[in-house]
Amino acid sequence: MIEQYPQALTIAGSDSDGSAGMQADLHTFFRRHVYGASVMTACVAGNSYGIHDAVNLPTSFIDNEFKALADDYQIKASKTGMLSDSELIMTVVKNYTQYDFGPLVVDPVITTKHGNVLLEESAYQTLRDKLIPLATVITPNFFEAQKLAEMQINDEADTKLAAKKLQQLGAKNVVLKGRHDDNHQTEVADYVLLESGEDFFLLDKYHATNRVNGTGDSLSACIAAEIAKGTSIKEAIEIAKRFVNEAIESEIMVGHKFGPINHWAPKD
Ligand code: PXL
Repeated sequence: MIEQYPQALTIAGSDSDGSAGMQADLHTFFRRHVYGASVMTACVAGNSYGIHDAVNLPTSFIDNEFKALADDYQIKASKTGMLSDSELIMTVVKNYTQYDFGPLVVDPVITTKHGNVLLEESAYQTLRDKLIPLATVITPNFFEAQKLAEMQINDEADTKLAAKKLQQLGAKNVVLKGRHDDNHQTEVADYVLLESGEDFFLLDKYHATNRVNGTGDSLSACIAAEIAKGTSIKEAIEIAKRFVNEAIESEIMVGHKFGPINHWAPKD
């Protein structure tokens, strides 16, 4: 018997140490039993100490990556990661709207956890005007949400307002990830605002660890993987939160400083 797996696509940057970006997405697709295809937008030379260099791929090559997949594969859901600048965002928008690559999860990657910039500030408006309206789900972290919603987030009311603003930009569903940068906090609260208007917080225990590279990439990849399987958006988000939390709970030793989450740990 020939086995069949739903196909999902990551449109993202490659991180040489395998902890984040496209590699984290592909690890996640694999663990969620989804076949992973990839359109590489950029490459970074990174390790657990940080990012040391980055290059964008030529837009004509990115066009050809999309075409190669469109000519042959049946992608059921896609996600975006590092898109670097307005030109790359527009290349992705052009290709994504030209083909059928399923619903889109937008992870609006702006900086790494350790402060390396992965999206030029001049591209924020292009992200707002062109990519966010295509998003079935957008998954900003706290800092990205502040930038994109153009407001400070200090409390629960601000969190809800920022998510509403992102929905008004055209994203159907919003997962606004809570802060997890304070060693004294006991829980992490992600806020979810669904297309229907239903909203809720997803709460999880905070784990004090510096092995959290690839957390946001894996969350958005897991949502895309579940959508590719036909899971509802709400359940896809809940599964993704659980997946990432289990991957953070059980550390692995890779690299000397800020290591990756453990994609082997989550239960099926
Ligand atoms: O985790 C954000 C991220 C996304 N994409 C690439 C990265 C990183 C963080 O290091 O390297 C390519």
